[in-house]
Amino acid sequence: MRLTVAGQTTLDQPPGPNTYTPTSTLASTLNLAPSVTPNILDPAAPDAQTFCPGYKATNVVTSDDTITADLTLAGAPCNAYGNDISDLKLQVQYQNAAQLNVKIFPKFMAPGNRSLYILDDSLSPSGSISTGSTANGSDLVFEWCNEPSFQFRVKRVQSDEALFDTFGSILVFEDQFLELTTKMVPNYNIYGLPEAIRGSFRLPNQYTQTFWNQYNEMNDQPIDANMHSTHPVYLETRYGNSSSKSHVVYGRNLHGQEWLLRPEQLIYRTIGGSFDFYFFSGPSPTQALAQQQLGVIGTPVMQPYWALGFHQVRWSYQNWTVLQEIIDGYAAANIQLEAIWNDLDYLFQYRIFSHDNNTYPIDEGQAFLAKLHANGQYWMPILDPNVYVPDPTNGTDANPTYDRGKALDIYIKRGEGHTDDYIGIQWPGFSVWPDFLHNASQDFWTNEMLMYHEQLAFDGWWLDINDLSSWCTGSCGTGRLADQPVHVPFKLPGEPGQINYDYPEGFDQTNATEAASASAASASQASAYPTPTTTVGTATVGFTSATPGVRNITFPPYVLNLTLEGHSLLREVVAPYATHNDGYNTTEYELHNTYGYASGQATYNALLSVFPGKRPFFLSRSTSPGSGATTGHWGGDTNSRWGNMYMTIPEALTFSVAGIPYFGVETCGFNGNADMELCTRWMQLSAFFPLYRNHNSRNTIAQEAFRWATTAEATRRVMDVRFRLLPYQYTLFYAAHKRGETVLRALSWNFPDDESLKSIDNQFMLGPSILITPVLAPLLRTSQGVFPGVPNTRWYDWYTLEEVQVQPGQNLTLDAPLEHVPVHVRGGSIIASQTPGNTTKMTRMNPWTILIALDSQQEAIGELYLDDGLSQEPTDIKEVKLAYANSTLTTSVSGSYDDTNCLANITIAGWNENGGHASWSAVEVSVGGNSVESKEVKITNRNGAVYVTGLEGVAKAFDGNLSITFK
Ligand code: MIG
Repeated sequence: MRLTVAGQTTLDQPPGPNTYTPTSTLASTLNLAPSVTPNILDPAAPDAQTFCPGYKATNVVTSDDTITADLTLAGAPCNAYGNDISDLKLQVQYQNAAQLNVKIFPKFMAPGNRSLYILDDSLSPSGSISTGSTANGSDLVFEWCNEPSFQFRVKRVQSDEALFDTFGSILVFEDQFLELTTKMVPNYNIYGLPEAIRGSFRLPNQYTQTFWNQYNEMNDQPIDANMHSTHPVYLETRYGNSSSKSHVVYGRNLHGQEWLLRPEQLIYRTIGGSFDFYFFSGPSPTQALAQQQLGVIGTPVMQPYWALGFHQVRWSYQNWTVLQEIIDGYAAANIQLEAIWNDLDYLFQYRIFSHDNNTYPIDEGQAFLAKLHANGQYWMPILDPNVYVPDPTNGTDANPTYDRGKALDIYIKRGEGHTDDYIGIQWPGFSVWPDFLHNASQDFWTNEMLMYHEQLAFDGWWLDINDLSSWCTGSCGTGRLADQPVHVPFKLPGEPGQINYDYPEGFDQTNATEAASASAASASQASAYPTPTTTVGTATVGFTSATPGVRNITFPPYVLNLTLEGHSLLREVVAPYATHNDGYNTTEYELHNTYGYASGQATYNALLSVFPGKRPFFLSRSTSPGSGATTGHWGGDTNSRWGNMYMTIPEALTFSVAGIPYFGVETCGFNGNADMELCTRWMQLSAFFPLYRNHNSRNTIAQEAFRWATTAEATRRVMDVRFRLLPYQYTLFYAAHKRGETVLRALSWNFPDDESLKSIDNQFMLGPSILITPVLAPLLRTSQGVFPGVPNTRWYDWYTLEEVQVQPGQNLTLDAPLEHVPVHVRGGSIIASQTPGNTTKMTRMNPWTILIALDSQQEAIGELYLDDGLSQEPTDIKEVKLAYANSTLTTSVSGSYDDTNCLANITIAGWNENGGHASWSAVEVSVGGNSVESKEVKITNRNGAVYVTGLEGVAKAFDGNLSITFK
């Protein structure tokens, strides 16, 4: 029986006296770490390099585009952290001029032998091979030797430098431990390996990245640790004399793994799978990233236009009325709101595809959604993959979603020889998970969404906890379904003992009284609810060595440096021995890091069925290589702290490396209280991230952008910038989708020859032309930044269009009062904007302004992509090239999409600085070669910029090729 607490209607009511009893019993089984010191803490743990035999290559066969060989263990097995595999196969393939693949995998694999699992293409794309690729035509070359044992390296042909080099180390290939080491150049510059919260974009040369998707409910922002996603890929940039070359290294393996960055080497270790490395030769950073996307992981999905609007969510929006109040609050403050999202609150007892009849009744919801949609706004509810298993002894506890999945038998299985379902704990209580490897799971998922959409017309999903988190160890619900936990096994934010009194750094100075009372309340909470001490195995036996012939997938001999106590693979996730219905009973040990991708694919496909022909929009908390082709991602439960805000820039750029440009973070912070100043600065920063969403935990102070007058004013101003940049940003997404280009960019990507930019992550760029220099610390009214490329590159202030006066390398101090964030436009760019409306839909109906920022030759170029913003494969599109030279703006238009809006204004920055013209007084306009009347046009000069207005009656902006000459 479900234990009830008086007055409790949902599981997140304040707990009564015995609420925790059943769950704490279950949760206690969490501390299952064996009482040994794991290798990570044991200085005497064996170093496989010192005693493993390595391999010898024989039967080497070389063709125009491949090298294959047998690799045979070169001595007695070392069984360092698993059982050595004696026979391997090497397969090298020149896949196109810029792409080389090196695979090493077991030679003998009985079909279905999942103890040597090789990542399936359906769970991670393995890419394409160009026809006619040859070693001769490649930028890269593979070299190998057999002494003292098999070693290889990949060189850049042109410079003969090794990009990846295992010479001098030993290859280790065991059933539960693979290791190789590559030499690194001194002070190497590498970027990538998400997901982690890190203090810098450029990775330290002493750093370990662990991958095992996980969620720490109480502390989701551990620094430098494993998080929700696994992307084993990095970009390396090497600087020479005023130039650089970059390449990408991608290790296609999704087992638990570690990348150990050390001063002169990088050690790669996984607990299974195979070596499957892809090398992309660049040589520019963005070329290398494009090659990775076009060649293997896929280019980013084209998001619907409205995804680029502003989104608001909060955990604890209690009912439809509250949602409406938030929407009204934004409208009253005159701040654009595109979509309102719902966290768990709308669900009936946290059960997916349900709704709470008391707080979120369906008829009221339908009216709410009709009004919302009529206003051109959207609803994005949360969706978790866990399905509540009802208590079979309680007839009223039915869950039809569960029953439909059960009838198809699609849930992940218990494993260890059991064929029944794996039952863990998630928000609703005992839960099972659809196994997206089962053929019928897609139908189940699609069908649930179709039925739900008939009730409540959602517009997409916010797909949470698909890092497969479960809050008890093992199949804890098996045999005890009548003993449903009444509460999650931790205190919710806001419950006694779990009230968050944190405020951002500097709050004690801006608001001393409140800061003092918060810190007093925090101290009294701490004494009333001392932190429980945990008991995790700490004994001293030393690492566990492998038992010959035995695989231990629960406690593998090599212990990954996971964040949760005990470093156990079992902590907080579905256990590694749970099995999938893929015909082979493949365990979670092999597949754990693929669930985000698999559930994402299923969600994408299901949304296509709900909205035929329309672009699916959803966010996925767990991702892996290839996820960017269907989804975007948010950066987890960020703290309302200045340091956390800063770290979102490295994280965003790092997700660009992983091919997931649609990235954003919990603006104003999720955990803890925001304050006016942090929220103001964060609204300004996030305005330049593709996903712009404000989200907040329960029981902290409200932080919607309209809550503080200054924040609201700053938001209105920055929203104006964001909305004017929407067509530009959308065009960047098109370039990303078509050509693998990047959206948010590090300065070093746009200016790859300037070594001084290699570590910059307090500034970033949106595409090639927009530079953002945000304020990242409290109490500041200035920000500081560099202006790359000067003096050859010119920069203009976005707001005043004045040219920046700055020396090369100078760290310029910029005025940044609270309402203002410095934004600059790069000379040589043309940006087409529409006047902002209340939503992206309204904005798309507004007239155009063309901003021309001149370079030192008094020229500029730009591009623009137009379509309906919704169709999955639009047939009606338009591509526009814009160019300005010799006092003439020309457009060259191709495609049939009909944008009916007129051109209203043209603004030219940098004109009279170096141009030496007399003032202009008229324009000559021709459309498609025919001249048109333009008498209403006015031309004014201000601060070195020219403002041309009154073009409205002259022409539609992008109907035919325009030519406008200034006289
Ligand atoms: O156990 O839904 O990252 O955005 O508010 C997962 C409650 C809890 C984690 C998400 C967060 C969301 C929260 N969820």
